Amino acid sequence: MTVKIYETQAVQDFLNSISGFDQEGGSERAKKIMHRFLSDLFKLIDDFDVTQEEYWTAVNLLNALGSQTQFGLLSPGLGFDHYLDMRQDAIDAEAKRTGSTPRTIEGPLYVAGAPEAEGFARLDDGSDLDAETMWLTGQVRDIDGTPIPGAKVEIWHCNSKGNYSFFDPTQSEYNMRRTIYADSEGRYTARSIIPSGYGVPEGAPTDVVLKALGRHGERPAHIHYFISAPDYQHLTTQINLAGDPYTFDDFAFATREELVIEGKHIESVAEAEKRGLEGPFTEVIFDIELAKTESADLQVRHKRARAKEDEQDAASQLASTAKV
Ligand code: MBD
Ligand code: FE
Repeated sequence: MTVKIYETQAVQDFLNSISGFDQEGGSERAKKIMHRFLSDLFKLIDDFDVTQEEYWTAVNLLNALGSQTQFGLLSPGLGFDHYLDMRQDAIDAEAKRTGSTPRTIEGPLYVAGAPEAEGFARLDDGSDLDAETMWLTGQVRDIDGTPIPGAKVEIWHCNSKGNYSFFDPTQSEYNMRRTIYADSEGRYTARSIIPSGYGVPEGAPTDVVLKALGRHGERPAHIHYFISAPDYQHLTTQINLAGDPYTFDDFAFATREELVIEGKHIESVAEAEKRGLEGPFTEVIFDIELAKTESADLQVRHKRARAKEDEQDAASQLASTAKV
């Protein structure tokens, strides 16, 4: 097929009209972005001679992704989350906000409103009997090494089957999700279990896309963090446990050399007892350095639709109203 119509005046006029260029209302930015987006897609259809069948297969796939709320899962798989991180890294470098622990993607499985604790929390509910006990600890510091007492450390991870509480309704509420405020030395400690890797559900629309690209949907064992403190830049990051076959082959592109951590398996009864544990465990140490910023916007996580986030917003709004 040699039909090429993209460059014709008729198509160019059509794109202007679809994008509302001839209309008063709406947003200029929305119009410009939609115009670029549609133009690129129309050109692609022309260049690749996309057929009716291919086009409607894609529409059907988008409907499936949406109805199963999988855009948040496909997004890291197609590298958007990491690309936004690369851009934020470049923005920070330009503003000379450097030297902090590297950021990496949030992923789609955070749930707001986890129970809060001071210094120490147990994250797991004790029901995952297949899993190794994990002792996860570290210090939150300034980039010049000064501890940050009271820093807010939010941690979430999956169980030994790769499932996250809330999204897996068989788990107890907020299992493996806690907020820990660092102690007077900036230290936080969590008792939990070693998580396994995560795999995109077989046959799910996200899996269909990845399979078409010859790719897998596996993530290495990892632990998510939000870390914040007044006057410091909010940090979204994760650690990867070393030795996982997918450590450097993550479908979500979240691995960063500095965030790969070797857990230390400890058999010593004395060491276990010191931590109030009954048997062998794996200690994972993750120290975190935050960069200073005066910008209030940079001190909090960016807005995004998150599970239970609206309830949290409503609750804190209610609390602040109650105070006046
Ligand atoms: C996860 O646990 C995750 O962190 C990401 C980014 C995608 C899918 C599952
Ligand atoms: Fe995850």
